[in-house]
Amino acid sequence: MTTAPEVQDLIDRLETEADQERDPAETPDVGIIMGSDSDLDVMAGAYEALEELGFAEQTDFENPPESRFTFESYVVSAHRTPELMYAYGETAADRGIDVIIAGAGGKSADLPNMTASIAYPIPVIGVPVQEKSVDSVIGMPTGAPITAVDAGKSFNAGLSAAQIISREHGEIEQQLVAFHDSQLSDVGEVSKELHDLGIDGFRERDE
Ligand code: RP5
Repeated sequence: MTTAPEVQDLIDRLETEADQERDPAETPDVGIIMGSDSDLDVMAGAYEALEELGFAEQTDFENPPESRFTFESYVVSAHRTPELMYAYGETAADRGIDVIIAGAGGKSADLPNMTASIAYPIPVIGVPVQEKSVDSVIGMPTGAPITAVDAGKSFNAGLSAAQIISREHGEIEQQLVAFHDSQLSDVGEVSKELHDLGIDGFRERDE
């Protein structure tokens, strides 16, 4: 099987970065990969969750953004570029990645589960991009673990990645708690409004 030069360039880049032994504080903490750029709209929830928690996107491995916590993203196709999938999974630890979020669609959504096997023991959170992808993402045999969210729930994948990182970083734990608290107060506010305005008043308030 031939490797396209553009793909080989990416593989070389990943391997070069892995050899740099960079300070983990300067490398991406979360790697987001997806089978196609057509998955981006669904996968955007992971970016939103991480940004909500103070993560910034790192687009240059050698020049990290100011934020201490970062994520990166790549398109990696399990079936069209398996060699890139291997390179990403195999270099992830040396590139300082702590957790991978992997999304794929279609009935053979193999990127999350294959990456989980290759990158082990780095945790991989699988995102089935479509409903029909759920079985292939979560269907791992005993001894080959993957964590997964429901179809399309990439926001939760971002939160789960942050939860893993928060066990060693109190700053992220605080951000997670603040996010949770804001959700609780939203429910509290709307509950009080529904009660105090009554159903008709509640329905009319935004008209
Ligand atoms: C698209 O093809 C899906 O959304 C999937 O993520 C992507 C990649 O599939 P493979 O190239 O790995 O087969 O339909």
